[in-house]
Amino acid sequence: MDIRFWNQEIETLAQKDLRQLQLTRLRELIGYAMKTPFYHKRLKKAGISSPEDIQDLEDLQKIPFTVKDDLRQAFPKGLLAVDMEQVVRIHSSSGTTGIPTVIYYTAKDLDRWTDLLARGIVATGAGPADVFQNMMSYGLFTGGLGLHYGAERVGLTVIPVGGGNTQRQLQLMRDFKTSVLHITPSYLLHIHQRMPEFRISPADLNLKKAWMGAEPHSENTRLKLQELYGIDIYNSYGLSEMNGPGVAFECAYKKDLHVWEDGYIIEIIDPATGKVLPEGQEGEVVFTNLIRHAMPLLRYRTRDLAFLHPEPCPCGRTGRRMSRITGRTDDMMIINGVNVFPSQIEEILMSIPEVGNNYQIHLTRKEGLDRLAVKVEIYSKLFTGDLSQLDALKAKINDKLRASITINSRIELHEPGALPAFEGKAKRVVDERDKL
Ligand code: DLL
Repeated sequence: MDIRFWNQEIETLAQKDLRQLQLTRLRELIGYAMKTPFYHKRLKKAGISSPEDIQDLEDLQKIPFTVKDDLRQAFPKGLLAVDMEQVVRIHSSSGTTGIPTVIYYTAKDLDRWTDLLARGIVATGAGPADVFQNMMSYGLFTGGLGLHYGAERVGLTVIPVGGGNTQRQLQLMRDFKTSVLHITPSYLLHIHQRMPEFRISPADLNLKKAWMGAEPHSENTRLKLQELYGIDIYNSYGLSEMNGPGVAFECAYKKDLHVWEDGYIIEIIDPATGKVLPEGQEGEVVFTNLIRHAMPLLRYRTRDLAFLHPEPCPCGRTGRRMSRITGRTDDMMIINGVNVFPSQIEEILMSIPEVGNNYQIHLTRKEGLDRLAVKVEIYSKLFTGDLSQLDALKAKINDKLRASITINSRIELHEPGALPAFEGKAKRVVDERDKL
């Protein structure tokens, strides 16, 4: 096994020293948090008015949770802890629920984040000899720029192509002998399906590994993709609120993801009671970001479900490992990498006068890509036999939805009463993506 480190000292720090470092950083973070209007009020209310009120890591429990909605309420600057002059970049979540959420970074914040990505890259055995094709989108999404800077720091040759345009991606892989990819599982599946069209097979390429993330996927999906391409695939996890990718990364052993615990405090809580669960038990993942000062986030509830492995990893890293994401506590769907809530779709549908009051969201996967179909009941007076009128209505619904959720859907129109009706809790989302 090829075990390499980017920063061996910190990656193998004894648990005791790691906890001490977390405490020091947490106290520093509280100082920054107190400068934001949002936490100033919230922490005061919880009886915390200075870093001295945090004596040990147990005191973290005194701090209330932060949720996504807090970020929206605090938009645009309620969580900003530094002057705008110190902010060098913003990112935004791919979620498109009404009020956006924004993340601010100082130059130092970016530097610390980049270092965590460098660790993940090296942990998977990649290095300066690799040619890295970054197929995550660049822009407000953190996936593109995050890994880009991490890879440059380690010294890989970066091809900053971003997502989409399969033919060009394959061309680049062939021309530059790309050895490492950063990609979502759905896109990696899709590319394989399209290879015959361009008369390319994985054997014609120089691919060795891929970092895969931004979307949930099963171990079976990983195994299948590894076999199809003949490469090693490593899971990479992160979220914009915690800077982006690089919160947790798999090492050469591929036995779930090391959390960089000097950068993040991870807690697993019971989503119903908010109580911290014993190690090994599955629950909602909560993170405190110890390395971003421009916009501190304390005890942020991710709504992702996972558990922590109590036993150490043979690679020697002391950062505990979290399982792959096993589900979500909310109904957020991730459709080709875009975070979409059913409520967004409902809001749009219900703003269209021709739409009745029943609808269904149908998710399938074809050629490796997620497909969204929205079935809606419309008023029977519209079924006059005039098909062009119905086509115009479909186009209108799709346009309105696309403006909100940024993706295309196939619209099906139904007569009133045609879709399943619910007496209790409605089940509006039918997700058949796992039926490959
Ligand atoms: O998806 C950051 C990222 C980019 C991670 C590239 C990895 C690679 P958001 O758009 O804020 O950020 O979405 C975060 O995506 O809460 C999870 O629900 C899901 N997610 C991210 N990585 C994984 C993964 C980026 N490896 C949300 N497995 C998170 C399962 C993932 N789900």
